[in-house]
Amino acid sequence: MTQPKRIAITGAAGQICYSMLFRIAAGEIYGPDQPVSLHLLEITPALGLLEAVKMELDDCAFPLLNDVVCTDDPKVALNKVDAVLFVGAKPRGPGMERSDLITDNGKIFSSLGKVLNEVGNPDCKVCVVGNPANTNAYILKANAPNINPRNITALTRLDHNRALSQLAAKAGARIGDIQKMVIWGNHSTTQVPDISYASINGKAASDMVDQTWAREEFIPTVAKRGAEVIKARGSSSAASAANGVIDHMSSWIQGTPDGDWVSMAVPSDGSYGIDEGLIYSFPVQIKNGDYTIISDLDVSDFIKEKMMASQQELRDERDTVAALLNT
Ligand code: NAX
Repeated sequence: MTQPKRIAITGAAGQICYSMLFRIAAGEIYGPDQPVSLHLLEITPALGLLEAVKMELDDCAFPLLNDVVCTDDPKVALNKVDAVLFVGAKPRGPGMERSDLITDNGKIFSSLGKVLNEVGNPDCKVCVVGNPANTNAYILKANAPNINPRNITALTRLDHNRALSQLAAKAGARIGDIQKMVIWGNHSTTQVPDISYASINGKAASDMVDQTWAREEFIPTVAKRGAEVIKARGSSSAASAANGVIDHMSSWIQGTPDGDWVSMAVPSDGSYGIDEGLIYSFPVQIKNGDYTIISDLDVSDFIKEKMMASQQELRDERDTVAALLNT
């Protein structure tokens, strides 16, 4: 029998996970032939609720679901797993900016980073979802030097998908007709959704939509979509975030199609003048479970200025959490 892949998921009794765990158990990350084991981590007061989630997972009788471990002990959850989805954190409420959460949530990531460093598989693939996601991933990386730093990533795929959806609606196109969307930078309102390289059925997207729309409506609509969802539903995006995580992980494991790419926040290699090591969203192509940053795009002055502003925000966040970066 194929050995199951073990996936640890933090914040497993929360909203995003309620939309995500069932899809993972159905094979949507590792594919239809790969059994999975779920290591679900929660804080102690949420263990009762987590048990209810496990009951529902059991009741689905997923053929690929090997076993489910529910625990409040990070050493148990993170022990030698193949992948970790760090979802658990305090979410943003109405009127809150992501940056309001930075210190509280940063502490969670420094302590979990230390545990991952101690018990983790050095090659495990990590996706940080809990906000501020890029900086939490940065904290995690600083506290887990034994883990391959390239494998510590953060989620901007939800932003990528939001951008695809907005462009498709504007151009009257189907999502599947669009290639080469880009989200640059931080998962925040400084992110830079960029259609400069996008094509729709092989034609340049920038020739098919009005440039004023692309600059003045598209960018802020995508960047502020999270806040719009909070305003409309009273809590942050859950099903679409879960879908973004599944897209992020399945692309990472199964690869990107020829001629296309996806957006992922990964440690910068210095491309485009972004500080090495900052967790910054770039377009990446993925083969054999490994990603490559697309590093040779011709970036306009307009976009470059916004990319630098997003970098500055990440530098400021890094400075705010300096005390959490010492291992
Ligand atoms: P919920 O409050 O529904 O769930 C969070 C869960 O995490 C809770 O069950 C809580 O008990 C648990 N938790 C808290 N501290 C923990 C710890 N130290 N260890 C383990 N579990 C812990 O939030 P949810 O809506 O699921 O959102 C989770 C996170 O995702 C939030 O930080 C949210 O801001 C972030 N998001 C990130 C997005 C992205 O694109 N990167 C988009 C959606 C979302 O805003």
